[in-house]
Amino acid sequence: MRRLLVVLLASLLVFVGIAAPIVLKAADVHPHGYPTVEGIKMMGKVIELMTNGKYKVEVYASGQLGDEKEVIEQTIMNAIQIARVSVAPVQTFYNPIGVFTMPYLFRDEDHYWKVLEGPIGEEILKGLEKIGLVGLCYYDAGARSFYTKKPVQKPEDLKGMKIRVQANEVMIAMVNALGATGVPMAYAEVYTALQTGVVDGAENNPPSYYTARHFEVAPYYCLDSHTRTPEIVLIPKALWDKLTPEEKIIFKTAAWASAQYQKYLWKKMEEEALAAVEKGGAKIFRPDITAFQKLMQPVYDKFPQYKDLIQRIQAVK
Ligand code: BDP
Repeated sequence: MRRLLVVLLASLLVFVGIAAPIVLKAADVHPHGYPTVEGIKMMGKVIELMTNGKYKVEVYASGQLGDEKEVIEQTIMNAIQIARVSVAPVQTFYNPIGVFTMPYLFRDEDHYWKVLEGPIGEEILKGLEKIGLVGLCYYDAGARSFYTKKPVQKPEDLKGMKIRVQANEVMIAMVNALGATGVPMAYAEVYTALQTGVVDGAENNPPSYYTARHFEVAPYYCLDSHTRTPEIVLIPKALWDKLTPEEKIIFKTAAWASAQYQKYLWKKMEEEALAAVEKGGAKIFRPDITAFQKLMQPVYDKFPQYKDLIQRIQAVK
């Protein structure tokens, strides 16, 4: 009798639409307040609202659910439902996406967005289905540059240094082409590795350099802007396949809207971050970028699989 009552009550709740929401766990390595985390929160709110509370997005910030490689693995298995990661570590799982980590690939910001939000960007998102993921959109991550414990103002200054990179083959090759050694390591470990001298430097965009407080332990920031590696928002294909056609549109639209918001927050934070690290004692160098660019041919030679894609990217006007 009791059981019957529970079943009846549960079906009634479902009927009137106050069933327990389906929780979607979202992962990000950045802290609350960081543009990507706020972007995901916005996307979550739009999804909740538009599905009348059927879905609820819980955001786990600051790497609570693991480093990006683990988060990607868990998302493929549907143990995490929303992954906001850099495209760099996705390369190990889906090689073509690594093209976006090639040094000095994009002419400028306008070119970057035209490629990402045009047919090539769409094709890469679609390709992720092969590994069990659906790519919803890209987020801005600006340009990455080196920061070190000893000043670096030209490529020769990097010689012999150990530089932390993301788990990505192109990044290792890029650092090696400059005469340093690329050491892949999880983001959460970089501060201590810099502090204890396990590495002599790392590379990232200003908001990461600032919020992870790496400027405290590697105070020389050389703005060579070697890569414009975008961020990406991924969900499991297993989840996507269960969505109704209407929900698919809601998820896509929510992601698109959140990308517009994230880009706005990004611009603001990029400027604030540079000012903040300078105030915090970091020294910013604006080097001759062509000196770095000139040394990148070996990286292009090392990844012939990207040749066609690169040509198509360069042809985007
Ligand atoms: C930041 C990206 C983050 C990466 C991190 C890294 O936003 O997704 O994990 O770089 O270097 O810029 O690992």
